[in-house]
Formats: sequence, C-alpha cells, structure tokens
Amino acid sequence: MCGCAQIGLRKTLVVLASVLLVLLVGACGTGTPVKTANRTIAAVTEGDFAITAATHLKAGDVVLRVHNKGPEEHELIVAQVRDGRLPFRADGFTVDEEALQRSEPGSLVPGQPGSTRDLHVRLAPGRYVLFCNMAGHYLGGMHADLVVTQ
Ligand SMILES: [Cu+2]
Repeated sequence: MCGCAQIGLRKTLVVLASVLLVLLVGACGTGTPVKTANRTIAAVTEGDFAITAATHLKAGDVVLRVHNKGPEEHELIVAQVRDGRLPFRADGFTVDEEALQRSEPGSLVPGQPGSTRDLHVRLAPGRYVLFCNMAGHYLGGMHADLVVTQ
C-alpha cells in the first residue's frame, strides 16, 4: 500500500472536517448577527409557519443564512416597507410581489426542508419585512419585521 495516498486521504479528511465545522457553526447561529470584515452574517430560521431572525441590523452588505427546518418548502423574500404593511393581491392572502419590485432587495425560491442557503443583500436604512409568499404562508405567520439602521 502506498503511504502517499494515505497521507493525501488524511489531508482531504481534515479539510472536509474543517469545512463541515465551519458550515455547522454557521448553521447553528443563535440569531446574533456576526460581523466580518465587509459584511454581516445573520441567521434566519424558517419553519411551519414562522420566521425567526434578527430584528435589527446595520446597513450594508448582509448575508442572510436561511435555514428551513421544514417540514414544508419555504421561500424567502426581503421587502422594504414604509409603514410596515405589504400590498396584498386580490386573493387577500398572498402579497402582491409585482407591487414590491423596486423595494425588494432579494429573494430565495422555495427551498427544501433541512436546507441552509445564503441570500446576499445590500440593505439601506429603513424598515423591512422578511416573508414567505407561498399560498397562505404569510397569513400563517411566516413574516418577520426588520429595522436596518445606519
Ligand atoms: Cu413558507
């Protein structure tokens, strides 16, 4: 057996373990935003039917690390609002996303239960709502207010 191959494999395992550790630490955030050199990383947790996230963040480049604990798929939309209210469609239970276009810094399409995904957004000072707009999910409780300060 070749010792070189074994050393290579061991190095690969160490690197994989390090990457896993970083991912796990990132995924298990307590909701306290983490400020790095250029950006803030903030944990967002989605579930049936609630969104848990920081209520206040500093303006700038932000990574929303979105974990869907399921059991359903959930999307995430970030919208800036003036008075904390979102426009609704005629159906009365989904938000009118077309009316939000210019005040929507970012969104994620529906994600699998158990998944963790990053949404990169640039947030200006103001009031925002994080929400899931799948049928009935907003009214089911999937929205969270966010205040961004200078
Ligand atoms: Cu949802």
